[in-house]
Amino acid sequence: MAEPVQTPQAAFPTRIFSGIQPSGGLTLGNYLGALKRFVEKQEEGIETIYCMVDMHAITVWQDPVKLRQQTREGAAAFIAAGIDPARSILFNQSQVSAHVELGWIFNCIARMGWMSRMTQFKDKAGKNSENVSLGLFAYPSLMAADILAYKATHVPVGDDQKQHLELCRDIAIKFNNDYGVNFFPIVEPVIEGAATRVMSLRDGTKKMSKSDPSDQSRINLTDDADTIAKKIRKAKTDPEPLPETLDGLKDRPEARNLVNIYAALAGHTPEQVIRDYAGAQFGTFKPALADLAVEKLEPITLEMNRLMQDPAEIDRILGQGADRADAIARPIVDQVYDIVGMVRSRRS
Ligand code: AQP
Repeated sequence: MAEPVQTPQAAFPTRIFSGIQPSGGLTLGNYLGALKRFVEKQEEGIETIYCMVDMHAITVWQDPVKLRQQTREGAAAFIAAGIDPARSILFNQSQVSAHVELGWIFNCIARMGWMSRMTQFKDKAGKNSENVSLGLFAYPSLMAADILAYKATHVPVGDDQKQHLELCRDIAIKFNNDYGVNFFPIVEPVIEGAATRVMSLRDGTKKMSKSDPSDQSRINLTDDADTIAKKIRKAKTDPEPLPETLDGLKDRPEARNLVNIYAALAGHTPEQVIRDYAGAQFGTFKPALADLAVEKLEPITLEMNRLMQDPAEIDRILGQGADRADAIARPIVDQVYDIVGMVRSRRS
């Protein structure tokens, strides 16, 4: 094995990559934890590459008709939230084969022990781990390939993805060390802001998730104003009023979650929200939160609905994005084949 090498990060220009699974309709968690920050990164003028990760979605069985619909709907949500397909690259993962090609190579780099420690796998597999797909187990190495096929340096994600990004770093380091190269950057997770982990509206200890069986547990980006208001009104809370300081929310996960959501939607800190609502009952706070959520989400929902009237246009945008993505990823994956020692003799 080759000598370990140091990877000087300055050698890699800043490039952002992130993705969302079309495994259901997008939620407020996906919006605050990911989408909203994808737009902020685009506005900073950094090169941004965003993806509907449909190959990840099928690690759990998906109805093919719904999968296509959800992929288009997710893309519509990106655009409605402010992603400009002319400035960011927006595509769906399965249209760029570099992802799965590099994913296989990373399956041969990642260690079984690393994968076995992934809490998302344990959560999703539950007691059924013998019966889930091999793809679900290997998910993090495909995720590392998604990122490193572009030599992306920064990945905006929700807090739930932190462990997968650490694994992506381990894979990059091991690849560089095993082959004695300085080829892949060591990515930086970008996990910032008030709601990096939005929790279920029914259980403040569980993350809000598009695959939760209870629709009441989440706000979907397709929910109308009435549904949003109703879900927030019915959100689980405790009988106490809001405290005077953030410390007072320590053992109150549901209350803390609503304060965090308010802060993220308003663009304030949770401290500011507590200052404004100290001593308020939920009978006052929940309607204020519902109004704010509707004010911020309704324009996105309306625009998504408008874009979904023309699925061919969404497909065109995804196809064009895939061409641009492929132009970056293809040469990188070709170089990886050279590095690992594959014979490359085809002319085309
Ligand atoms: N509750 C959340 N709070 C903050 N961020 C979240 N994200 C997801 N849920 C929350 C962020 O959204 C991005 C895309 O996530 P994903 O769709 O790839 O997969 P996930 O994290 O597994 O999301 P879900 O909604 O729970 O999907 P299912 O139910 O299909 O597994 C990521 O950046 C994630 O951090």
